[in-house]
Amino acid sequence: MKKQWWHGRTAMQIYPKSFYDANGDGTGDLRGIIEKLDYIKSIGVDIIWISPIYRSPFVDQGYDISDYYQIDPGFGTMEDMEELLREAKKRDMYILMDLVVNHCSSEHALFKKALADPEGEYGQYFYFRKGKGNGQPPCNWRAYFGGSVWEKVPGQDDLWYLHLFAKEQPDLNWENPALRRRVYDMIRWWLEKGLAGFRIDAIINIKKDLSFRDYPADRDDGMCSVHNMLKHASGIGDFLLEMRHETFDRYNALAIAEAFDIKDGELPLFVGDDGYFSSIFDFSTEGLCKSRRGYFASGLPSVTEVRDTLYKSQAEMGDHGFFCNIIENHDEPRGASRYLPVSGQNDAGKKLLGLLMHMRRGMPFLYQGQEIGMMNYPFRNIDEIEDIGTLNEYRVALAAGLSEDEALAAVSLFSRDNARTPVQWSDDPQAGFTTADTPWFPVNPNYREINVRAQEKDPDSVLNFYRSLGALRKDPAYAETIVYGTFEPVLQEYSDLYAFFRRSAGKQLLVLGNMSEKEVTVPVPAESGDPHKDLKVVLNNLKHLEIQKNRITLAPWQGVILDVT
Ligand code: TEU
Repeated sequence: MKKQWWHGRTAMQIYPKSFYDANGDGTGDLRGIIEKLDYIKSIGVDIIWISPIYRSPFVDQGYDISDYYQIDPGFGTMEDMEELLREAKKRDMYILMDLVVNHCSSEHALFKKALADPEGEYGQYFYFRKGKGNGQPPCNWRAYFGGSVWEKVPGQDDLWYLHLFAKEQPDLNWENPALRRRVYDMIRWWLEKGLAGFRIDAIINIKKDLSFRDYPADRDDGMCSVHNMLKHASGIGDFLLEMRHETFDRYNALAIAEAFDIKDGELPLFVGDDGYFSSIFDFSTEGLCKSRRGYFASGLPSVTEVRDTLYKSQAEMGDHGFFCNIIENHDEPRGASRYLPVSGQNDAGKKLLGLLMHMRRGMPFLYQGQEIGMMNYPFRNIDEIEDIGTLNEYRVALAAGLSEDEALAAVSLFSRDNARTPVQWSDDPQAGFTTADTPWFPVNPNYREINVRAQEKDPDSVLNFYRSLGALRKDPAYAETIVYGTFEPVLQEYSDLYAFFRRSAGKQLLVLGNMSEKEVTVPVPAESGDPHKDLKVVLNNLKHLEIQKNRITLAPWQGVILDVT
């Protein structure tokens, strides 16, 4: 694997609507990001991915783009964006935008032209098909946000357009070379402006099973999940390699894919020196205990299941390429609420999660607020939900026979809105996120205890521990091992315990993490260097560590990095 400019860096996702509101209108904006660049840098983060800021009707929070060449006025202006790029550069920071090109918004000019003349040139930019007759859509695929993937073209008898997500997000027809050229032009236009690259949205979906055939129904609605067609669609590589050559390669850009549903054995095609992308997110634990029937039938995985899944995914990647490692993003509940058992939802547990994420091979990719240990939002009422996906899951839960309270409890656990509440900057009103009386989304009531200002003052805070992790990755004594070292699990027979080596030439680190409320004593693995030499503690999330001869006792939720060279 060739070394790349971004390998030794740390990244953070910003969900701009909820990050920081500089102009007091209740919604986060670009100037808010500019104001907080020094804070972001202080965590050791140098790469920022900003969720969509293009012009959008916001049916899916900006993932429905009506103009790819404009900044949505809610976030500011193109001048603000240019200033952000300049200010980032001054600080040796890099900006990635979100590349949403599986679909656009139904308000996009191209789609409006297509609707006006589906048989004409612009109709070819989308998927229009005749139905089965009798008011039946062309096939029985269910959209990710519920209902059929087909929507009737207004004013037409039996003509439908395809949308794998909401009906306001018509899918773009990648089979049409003219569409692909337009997409590449747009990507280059942004890279010319000084973007360092993109996070690439829902990209697996761009290749369809063009037979548009029915698959067996998997719910009472008679429809089937889109995953069926993804299994049968083949040839996505041609599009992705073309995109890489036409765009990212020319700028040495960082292209990180959101790629669910990669077929077995195909991971090496997606990453690595000749892969379609620079990197992809490791979503291996995201789907654990998630049911295809919906949130209501889903549960939370055990600590050991999560651990074994992450180990497996590390082994699959090997030294072929680099994952982006996450515990949460804007589509997921908060990592501290999901991956920590309730008894571990404290500072030690949150630091441990951060430590384990930073020490896996790959690029640590934080999500805003993770560095202070933000938690899920305590929803009291379905009216508090904004997210189109969660509202659909609520309907699915009710249709399955759950009461309103049960349905709310089920969706609260997984709702994407958990991660979308405003960042908690201080214990001022509205957590210091905005000076407006009402932010676009309520702040989590725990902001009085969990906020940046309080944690800045406390040397033992979660925030300051994240800063130590960020600094360690850049420490010349450890950087090579942490960034490029091998990942080798040990002591796997202990449940609820993380134990792995990171090894590079002449240096080895042992990472231990006790993900349980019980103390645990483990042998120092035989592979650790000279048994007579003192183990050097590089980082510890608690004050002490009990080391006896060849044995280490970890307190509940304790995580340590030891230099065992
Ligand atoms: O998500 C794509 C996607 O496939 C998700 O629906 C994913 O399956 C789900 O979140 C797993 O829990 C991307 C964006 O990240 C999301 O915010 C958008 O709503 C979606 O694309 C449509 O653009």
